[in-house]
Amino acid sequence: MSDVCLYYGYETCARVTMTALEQIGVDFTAIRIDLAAGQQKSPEYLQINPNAEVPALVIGGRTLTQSAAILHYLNATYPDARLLPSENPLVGINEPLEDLLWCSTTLHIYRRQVLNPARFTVGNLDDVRAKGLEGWARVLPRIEQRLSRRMWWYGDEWSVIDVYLNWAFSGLMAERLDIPNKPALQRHEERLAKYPAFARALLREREGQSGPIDISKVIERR
Ligand SMILES: N[C@@H](CCC(=O)N[C@@H](CS)C(=O)NCC(=O)O)C(=O)O
Repeated sequence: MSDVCLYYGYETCARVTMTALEQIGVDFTAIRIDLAAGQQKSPEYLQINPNAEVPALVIGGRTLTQSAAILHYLNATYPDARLLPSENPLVGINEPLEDLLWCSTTLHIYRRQVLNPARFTVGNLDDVRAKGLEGWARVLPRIEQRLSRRMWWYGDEWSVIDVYLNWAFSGLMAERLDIPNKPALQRHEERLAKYPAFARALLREREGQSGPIDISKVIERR
């Protein structure tokens, strides 16, 4: 096992971290957590991430969780990989961090409200779904409009925000939001599919197998 280890789940937001690692080019082990079987709640995995979620990244002897924090760390540690823009005159100094947090705390929640409303209520699931769709209706036109004028979220420069956005719209969410009929988002997806780090990450995500969790390198969290 390499010293960098990503715990991920199939078709989850961990895809963004997987793509970031591919873009960096660091050697890493990817361990698939079987969410459908509840492996994220196993005692072994809870030692890695007590929040019972993926992604979790073991790197430099530490375990990092929370996608936005992981991506922020990777961007700062491997600046040459250009995961986020730093010298783009179109982009304000705080914008990439704002966008990361927007993806993880806003878009991800809208997605979960629509696809997994039971996580939010013991009451009416349709009410939660409606709230999620209301959120999407607010942000979707802005995203479509911005991507219709640019190649990537930050203009000519690819970033992990492109992957995060694409994931937020992926799978069943795409059907619910009629993404195939949103031309800019469609073109963005086609472009992203050809981006080498993303293509490699998708392949790895699909081919990965879940298995026993090795906690030998896990150090106790604070
Ligand atoms: N705030 C966390 C959320 C992570 C999260 O929700 N991960 C989902 C997959 S996309 C998960 O592991 N869910 C566990 C479950 O469904 O039980 C982050 O941004 O990393």
